[in-house]
Amino acid sequence: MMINDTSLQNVNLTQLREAPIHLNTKIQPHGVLIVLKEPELSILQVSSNVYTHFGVTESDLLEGTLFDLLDPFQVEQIQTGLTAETLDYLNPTKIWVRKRGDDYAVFDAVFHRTSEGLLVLELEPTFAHENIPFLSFYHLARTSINRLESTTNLRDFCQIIVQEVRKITGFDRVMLYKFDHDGHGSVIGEEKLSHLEPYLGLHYPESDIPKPARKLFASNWIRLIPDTHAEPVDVVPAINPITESPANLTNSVLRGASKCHIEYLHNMGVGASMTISLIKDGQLWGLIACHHQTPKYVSYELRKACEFLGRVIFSEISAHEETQDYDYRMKLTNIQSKLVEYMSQSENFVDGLVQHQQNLLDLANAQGAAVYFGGKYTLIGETPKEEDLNYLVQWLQANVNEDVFYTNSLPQHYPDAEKYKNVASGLLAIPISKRNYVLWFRPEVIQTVNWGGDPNNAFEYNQAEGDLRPRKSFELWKQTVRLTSLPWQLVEVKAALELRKGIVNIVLRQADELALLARDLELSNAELKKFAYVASHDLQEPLNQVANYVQLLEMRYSNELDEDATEFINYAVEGVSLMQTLIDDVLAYSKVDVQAVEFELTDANTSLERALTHLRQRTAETKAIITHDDLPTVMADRTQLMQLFQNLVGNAIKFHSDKTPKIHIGTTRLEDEWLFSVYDNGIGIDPKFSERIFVIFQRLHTRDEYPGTGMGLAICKKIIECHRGRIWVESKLGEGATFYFTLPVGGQRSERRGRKVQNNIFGRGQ
Ligand code: BLA
Repeated sequence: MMINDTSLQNVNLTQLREAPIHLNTKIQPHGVLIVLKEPELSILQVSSNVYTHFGVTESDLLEGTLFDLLDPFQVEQIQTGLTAETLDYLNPTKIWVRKRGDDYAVFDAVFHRTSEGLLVLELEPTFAHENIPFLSFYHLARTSINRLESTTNLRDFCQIIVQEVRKITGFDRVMLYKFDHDGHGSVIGEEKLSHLEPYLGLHYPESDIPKPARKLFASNWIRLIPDTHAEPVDVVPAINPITESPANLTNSVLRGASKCHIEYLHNMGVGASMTISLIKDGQLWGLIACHHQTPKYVSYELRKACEFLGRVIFSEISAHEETQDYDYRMKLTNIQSKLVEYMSQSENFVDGLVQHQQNLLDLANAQGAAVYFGGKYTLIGETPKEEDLNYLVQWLQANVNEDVFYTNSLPQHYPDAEKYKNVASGLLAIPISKRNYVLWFRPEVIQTVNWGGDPNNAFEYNQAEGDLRPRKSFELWKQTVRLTSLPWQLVEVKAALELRKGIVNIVLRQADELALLARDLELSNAELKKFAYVASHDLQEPLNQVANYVQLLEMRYSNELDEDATEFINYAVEGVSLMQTLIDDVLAYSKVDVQAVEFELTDANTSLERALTHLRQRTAETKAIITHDDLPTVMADRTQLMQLFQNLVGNAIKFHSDKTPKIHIGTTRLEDEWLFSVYDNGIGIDPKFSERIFVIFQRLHTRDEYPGTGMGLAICKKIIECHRGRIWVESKLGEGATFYFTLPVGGQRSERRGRKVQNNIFGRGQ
């Protein structure tokens, strides 16, 4: 649209484009409009052309009633008709108006009531030769429908419709106009006089039929402008005395066309036009648009017949479209149920979506797809790079709240997408939760669109009058459309939405299962704790009793016992003390519990020093040389960290070789964790046992060789697991050993504890 004067930028074009057209106070002059008040049928307003049609003046009629215009028997007939539930039986009514003397004029009369409760009567002169009985229309329609039934493709369908309508009405040009999803439209069928320039295949911008006009066409199914050059006439008085506002002409058949549209028709060389609405699912699907170069009157009956034809024929188109949709929908439903099946069979639903022959791509007929789940991408086909997807996902998170987002021109919404237009000019996205997405991509398809006139200058602002003027030229204007993919079909979008439901169900089910598992674990942890408690208190007591009595036996009867008996008593005492240690260790093990971990900033040097203090005696006995790096401060439970060092260094001392024990505690910073190592030059461990040593009560040596319960490393492992780290050993028999463990940088934050399992699923890795 061209606006040359920059000071006019502020003019609200949208408001001008969308001006209410039903409040037009003028009507087309080929008929007469009368606004009546029921029940007395007093005349409140009339169109100012009454003299031309009836030979009486406006003032002759105003303040009178319909009885002043028509013979009483006609008015009585009308009054009866007005009491019926619907006015359909009354419309149209033939009415004879007596012009001076015995001269009568015949009119087709139609009535409707406005939303304010007024009755509007519209009269159009009857043309006897166009008086076609309804039945013959039925036959006309029948023939058309028979032709349609043998046709399978939409193009031929449309062609038949325009041919049939043209045959019945005799317009110079009849077109089938279909709206796009964005309000633009195109001519998909045309039948015309051969010398007229064709409009078939041309696109027209949304502004040619602005929103209020489209809205009106959705309720009024037929619209006739028999003479585009006729001067419209006023309705007088302009203000209705009852409503105190201009007459509401929303449903009037005579309503004057907007000035802009009349000029549009003139620029197209149109002398008369008729439009029939095609409605599907309550939406304006398209129009049958008829043009005549010269004025052309079409009787109410013929119009009605055309409307009827439009409805019947169109229901055929809808059915046809639906069958086509149906086949495709069935195919997609099939794919979708397969995917859901695969997903529920796989441990990880993402594998189910991508690892089979029939996969995500088929569901939306896409060339690429990505599943973003738990912070990870799984890609199939042609997709943007992961780093680009990261930004795209962030953009979606910030801008899309709906269950589905789709566009066939992503760069229009998100300009950064231009750089990967070759794979993702089209995007269909479904959020699985706030942070997880399934995305489908389609590449750019460069298309040429033929417009009827330059759509960028579809109209211009007329400064003098403060209104809009349509373009003058409708000449072919070719547009190369870039950064656009083939559009997503509604069935594909629906299939994606269905899949979303499937995924959400599966994820929720897995979350439920995990929650159950977690509860079971919690229960068994609680059991273990209970056992530990029982062990420490209840078992300890009888054990002490055994120890005490055995010792008492030894003291009191030492003289009477032989050597063997003393030895047996010693064994019993040893057994009891071993059992006490075991109980203590089990207790220590059971106390290491993620719920009980007290995370705090802990200087690992301090924890190590404390551990070494506890090991002082053994260090001195073995003359062990213990060194360490400067250790970092970590987020950890300081008692547990101390215990960990104590167990590892203690082991290093315990399993020394003939050489002087040398032990070194080292640390290295990895990407997002600290790696600790505890090196020793001791007897080493056969690599085949490197897993077993961490298992509770597993020992590689007899108790005689090395004392202890075999719980130390199991406790270490549990401590590390509670800190979300890893622990392992690298060693060869006879060549010393290095135990490694990791702790996350920043630690396992304490607020994560006790988080709901479901959150963890959705939020993993974020
Ligand atoms: C109405 N515009 C229409 C109608 C059609 C078109 C079919 C309805 C039918 C009618 O009342 O005649 C457009 N006609 C077309 C197109 C083709 C065609 C696209 O034959 C293609 C071959 N129109 C403008 C601008 C404005 C505008 C700039 O171009 C206003 C800002 C308005 N068009 C406009 C209005 C109507 C209309 C207000 C409703 C007319 C009325 O019923 O009052």
